[in-house]
Order: sequence, then structure tokens, then C-alpha cells
Amino acid sequence: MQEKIIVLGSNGQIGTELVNALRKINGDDNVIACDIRRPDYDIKNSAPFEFVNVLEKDVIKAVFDKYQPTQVYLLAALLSATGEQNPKLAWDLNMNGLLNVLDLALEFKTKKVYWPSSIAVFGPSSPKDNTPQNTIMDPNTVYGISKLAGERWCEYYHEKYGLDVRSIRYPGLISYKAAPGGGTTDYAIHIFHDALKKGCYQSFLNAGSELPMMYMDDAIRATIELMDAPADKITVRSSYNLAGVSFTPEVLAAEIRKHIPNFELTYGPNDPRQKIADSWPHSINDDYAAKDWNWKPEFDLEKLTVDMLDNLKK
Ligand code: AKB
Repeated sequence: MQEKIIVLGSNGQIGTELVNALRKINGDDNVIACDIRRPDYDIKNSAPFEFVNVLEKDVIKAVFDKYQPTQVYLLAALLSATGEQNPKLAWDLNMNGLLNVLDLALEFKTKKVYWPSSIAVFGPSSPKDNTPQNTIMDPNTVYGISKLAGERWCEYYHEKYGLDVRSIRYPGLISYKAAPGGGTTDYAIHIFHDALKKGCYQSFLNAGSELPMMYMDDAIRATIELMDAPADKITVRSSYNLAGVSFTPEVLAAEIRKHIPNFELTYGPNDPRQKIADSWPHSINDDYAAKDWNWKPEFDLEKLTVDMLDNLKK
């Protein structure tokens, strides 16, 4: 059966790459990119694009009506750092955007819905190392709170209405195609740009801040593999833990130095993002994803560093 796929929030760090990957599989015309701005990256202009603000339910409804999607990906969100600057907007966008889409998916009998969660659902009392799928969760950012509440809504719509909604708790995502969107893990992208341009970088996180990260290629592959998995294999209807690679700014800098020997890493004055990083896990246990849909990351620190530097040099 031919899929018709709507991607809401298509211009962001994930959307930019996911739309291209989905178009390769399903054909350009079957993947409808939707955002509040026209795309500036490599989303082809001839392929379908719609202006959509996920807070305007009537507008999303008109798009559902026009395309009758079999799948919807909702990526529009305010991330951890920008969310703290505007908590009410973050809550409104992250929560009501999700509820609008879940309701429309039910109304239009959309077969599958994808919504990303984050490691931000964990908080200061969650275990830091090899953080399990099910554990204490006490997020203290509005982003984390909205993601945890969103996970509960996803599971609720699945249990109560049978909606096939699937989700991943993304770690910090590292990519070169589109700019990161205002997160705590963004340093791990800025560092590559500055290493090549200036030979030095001032980190807003301190030397020992270990966080779970993942290369975008792995994240896109995981998303598509999860969406392709048979429904009866999906045992987690809140959101799957997913692990890639964990490192600190210091360790990442040492890896970059293997290619740019004089690269210098310094640390900036105290930054509000440090407190957020301190509340998050160091590493993630993703046994459920491995068992249910055979998840396995391909990019370790060495491989992602080479790929980032090679592509940013082009
Ligand atoms: C952020 O830092 O806010 C995001 C995330 C881990 O969800 N990259």
C-alpha cells in the first residue's frame, strides 16, 4: 500500500533529514513537509510543502483533509534551553500541538503516528548510568515535563482508542545538515563548526558533563525502523529509550584533536544549561528497543567525528 506521510515541523534539525529519508523511500510527492517557514535546506522545492502552525488545529485539519495521510510525524517543539526562556509557550506548543495531532489522527483514521520524546524526561533523581526504560522520572525543565506528559498521552491514546503511536526518547542529536534547535546538547555540534573555522571552542557545559548522544544517521534509521516494525512487536507505547554514544566535552575535544591537533577547548562562565545537563542521565539502557525491533547503533565517537568533520569541510 502506498503511504502518504505528513511531517509537521519539517524544517528543524530532525525534520530536514527525516523528510529526505522518507522521500527516498516513498517518493517525493508522498511526503508532505509542513512548517511555519518555507524550508531553506535541501528539501526540494518542487515536493509538497504546506504552511502549518501545529497550534492551529483547523489548519492541520485542512492538511489532513487534503492528503488523507497514512502516517504523521510531529516534530515541532521547543527544546530544553529555549523552553526555559518561554515556559508557557513551550508547554503550549509541545502539549497542545501533540493533542491536536493525536485527535486528528483518530478522526482521519491515520494508521501510524510518530512523536519524539527525549532523555529530558529523566531528572535529578533518575539513575544516571545505564538509565533504565522504567525508573524514577522527575524532569525539572518545562521541556522534560512536557515530554513526560506527552509520553503518557501517547500511551493513553494507544490504550484507550487503539491509536498506533510510536516514540523514541532521543539523546542529543549530532548532525551537520541543519542547525540544532536550542537544546542543552547543542555544544556537541557547535564544537565541530568552531574547530574547523577557528581552531578553538568555548563550551557552555563543563569538562565532565557526560551526556547521551547520537549521530543523526542512527537517529533517522532508528525512527524509520521503529515505524516499520510490526505493531505487535512494539511493547513500549510511551517512548523507547535509545542509546548511541556517551561522552563529555573533554573526551569529544580529544577525539577532534586526532584530526585538528591544535584544537583548543575552553570553558565559559556558568551557564543555565549546565543545571539542565546535570539533571540528565550520563548513559541510557536501550534493551527494550534492541529486543523489540532489533535496534543497534552504528556510529561510535570515532566514526561520527570523522563524518562530521568530512562533511563540514565540503
Ligand atoms: C536538548 O538538548 O534539549 C535536546 C534533547 C536532548 O532532547 N537535544
